[in-house]
Amino acid sequence: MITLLDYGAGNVRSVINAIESLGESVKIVSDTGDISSATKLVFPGVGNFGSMMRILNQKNYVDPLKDYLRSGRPFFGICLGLHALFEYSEEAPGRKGLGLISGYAKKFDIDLSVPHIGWNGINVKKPSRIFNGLRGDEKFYFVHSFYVAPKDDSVVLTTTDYGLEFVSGIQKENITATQFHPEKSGDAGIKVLKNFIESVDKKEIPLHVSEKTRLSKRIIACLDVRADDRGDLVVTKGDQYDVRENGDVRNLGKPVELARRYYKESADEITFLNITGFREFPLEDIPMMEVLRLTSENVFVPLTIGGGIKDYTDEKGRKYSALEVAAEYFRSGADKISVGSDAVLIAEDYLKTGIKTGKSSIERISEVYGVQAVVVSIDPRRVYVSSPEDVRHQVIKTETKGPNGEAYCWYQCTIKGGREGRDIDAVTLAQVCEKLGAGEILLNCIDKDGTNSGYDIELINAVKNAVTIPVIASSGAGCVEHFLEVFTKTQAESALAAGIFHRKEVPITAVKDFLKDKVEIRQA
Ligand code: 1PR
Repeated sequence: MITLLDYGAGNVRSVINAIESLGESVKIVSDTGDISSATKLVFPGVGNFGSMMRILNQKNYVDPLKDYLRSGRPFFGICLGLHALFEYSEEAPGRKGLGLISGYAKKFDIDLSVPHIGWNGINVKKPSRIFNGLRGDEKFYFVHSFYVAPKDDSVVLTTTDYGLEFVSGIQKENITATQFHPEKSGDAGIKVLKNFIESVDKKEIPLHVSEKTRLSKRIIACLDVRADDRGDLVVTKGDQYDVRENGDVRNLGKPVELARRYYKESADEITFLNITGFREFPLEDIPMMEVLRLTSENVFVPLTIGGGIKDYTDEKGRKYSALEVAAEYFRSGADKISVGSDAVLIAEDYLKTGIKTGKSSIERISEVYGVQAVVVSIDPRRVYVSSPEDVRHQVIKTETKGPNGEAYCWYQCTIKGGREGRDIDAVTLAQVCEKLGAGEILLNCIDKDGTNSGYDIELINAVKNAVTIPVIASSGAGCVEHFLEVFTKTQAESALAAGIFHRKEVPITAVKDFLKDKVEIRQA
């Protein structure tokens, strides 16, 4: 029996699923007695250091947790569950950590995108039983803006390189904790958890020792989901956002089945977009929650869900906040949520006043769950102009001239699945959302969607160069060369595709085989 400390933030569902997939049962801590009586404790921290410590204090978990950690019984901390062991974190000045390990959590101050999101390697510094059976060159999934800086080097189990060499795992007697998420790291992560659960005495140092680890470019499979005309939830795919063919919604498969297929084919991440979420209330959309729950049972890579994340009032006048909608998605197995239409309206309001209200969905969700849990999905289309002076938007000079020979264009943001164009450009939207607390940009392109003609490199460069958060390039992938093009001509961290994967025209494994030795990628 594994005891799991859940303080109510973020996705602990995947940790439970990962442990249960190993045939072990999980007891979730519901009072202080559960901590005191635990024999093996896992603490998956997600979200924000300040809110984590506030909740641990409110629930009176701090003292029993310290007693447990000092008792010599096995402990495994994940991400914030690692930071919690330290004295404090720059993420929440003035808020004390458990203080069992001297040192603190520091914010990345580097020239690369922050958060550090994606699959990176580990440099192993000492033997541990959690490494049993690992080669040493596996990649693990990281998602964080802060890293721990212990005063005493002897606790360092692993380091990872991202702009600098940071501590990505610690081991001090019975206490093991990792910055990466084993429950989101495919087979390699499951092996780490298995080693912890089995408590074998043998301690290994993996054979492969890397000089320096490198963050991989991620290949993301995207499933646009909606009900078809019979009411069944299907994966669909549009041509420039039109998902109907001869009047019917295109049906390219069942969401859970497809997600499982992509996991087996080594997708680094899976995104579900509830594409009609803007007109329905997602909390009533039980089938979509069920899709997440079932997928997270045996798909151990990050899952993102978008669609309908906004404040909502039902017909009886009851108000639901975007935070509640997001919370339900996280509880069902999502690691990140993606905000589309609401982000545009939020940015428009912000641009009118220049004031952060702290009340928008982006601000509220990132405050509670951390910026890394908030993706902003942008659905822009090109608007050509003859001269940059013609509009007050951020305009680019384009090599693909407009219908009347225009040499410039701006990217107009849309809402409601491309149905309504707004007076704001994609570059400005991305910049405002970063300011408000978005951790990543999912950059679609209506002109390119479903065309198989390659990514809009000009759009991706314009947005990527304007923000410091990671960007997912989306729309237009038609062959393996398009992935190489997007990774060599832009700094995008990830490339997403839908149609070519659903129609089995280009499997994910073929993309990875082609990119191998050209671009840093994860081979499962
Ligand atoms: O506005 O917060 O409710 O979120 C709705 C979400 O649904 C948004 O993220 C929006 O992008 C998405 N969406 C809405 N309508 C459509 C549609 O297609 N009619 N899909 C839609 C967006 C675009 C991509 C697609 C890539 C790759 N899909 O995600 O998967 O373009 O396709 P390709 O590789 O086949 O070219 P809200």
